[in-house]
Amino acid sequence: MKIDKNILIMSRFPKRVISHFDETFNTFKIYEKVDKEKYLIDVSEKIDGIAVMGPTVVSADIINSLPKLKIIGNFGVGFDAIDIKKATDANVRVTNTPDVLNDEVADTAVALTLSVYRKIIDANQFLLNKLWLKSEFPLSRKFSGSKFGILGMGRIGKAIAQRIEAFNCDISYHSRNKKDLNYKYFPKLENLAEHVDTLCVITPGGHETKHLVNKNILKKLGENGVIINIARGSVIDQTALIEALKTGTISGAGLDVFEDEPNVPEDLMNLNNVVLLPHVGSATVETRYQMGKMVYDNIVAFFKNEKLLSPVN
Ligand code: 8YV
Repeated sequence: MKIDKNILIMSRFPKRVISHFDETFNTFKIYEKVDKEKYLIDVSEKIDGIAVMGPTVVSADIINSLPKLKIIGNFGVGFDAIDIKKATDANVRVTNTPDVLNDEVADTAVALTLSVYRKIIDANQFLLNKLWLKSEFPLSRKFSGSKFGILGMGRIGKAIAQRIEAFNCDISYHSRNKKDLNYKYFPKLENLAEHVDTLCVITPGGHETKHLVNKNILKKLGENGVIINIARGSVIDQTALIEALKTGTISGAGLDVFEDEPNVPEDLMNLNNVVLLPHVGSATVETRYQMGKMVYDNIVAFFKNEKLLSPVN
């Protein structure tokens, strides 16, 4: 199938997905170019659609500079790097990739949680450094049976809860609205933080949730509290978090996301009560292909005048 439309591919998608785009559309691969600004100016008059992956930003200026633009396919469930208001005003449709990554992100949340509680990374390092020959690895903390709180009970939040049930945890959550679920609902985040041992953040990023987890929430979580962030760095006040980890206001953190990716403060890296991952929540061959294929399928559907699989606006 060939569709005579020009697609600007802004990020390095999985190879198989790039092949799908190449087979169907005329593709413009800005991610390969050294002088991206010049390239964008050169091709701007032609571009009908964009395929993009966070953290690449699609600003109002970029949308304004592409007069023929009709659709932006976002690789990821979170679309906070795209100016949705501007896109909507300019009659540009935006799509995302929900559901196909639920398992992967939920699995990563569990892995991070266990890594923090059971000090899996440190224990591995201890062995590799041959320290086992001299002493026993210090005891860690039990996770099973603890109180687990989820901030954001959407599709991924539910997938996390489902897994955490297997650990016999007392599960509770905070989200804007109470859901029809058998978990305890806290209308106020601070009450959830006060109640739980672990606070797992899986709420969308963007202005509305910026620094939802602040100094006060960290204080409520308390000295035995663990924070897990698998959502967006912007949801947590990172400076307050580093301070809370340094001073023992909370016990530990497992973070897959940061405020200014890929930059991670040295202060955070130097702490011994954190496990830090380079935003790999959805990063498996299988899931990243499914996500990319969904971007492709949405863009194909748009140009065939079919219903979009997962519209955002
Ligand atoms: C993406 C994500 O892979 O889905 C999201 O919102 O953050 C990740 O799963 C990421 O945006 C790609 O860089």
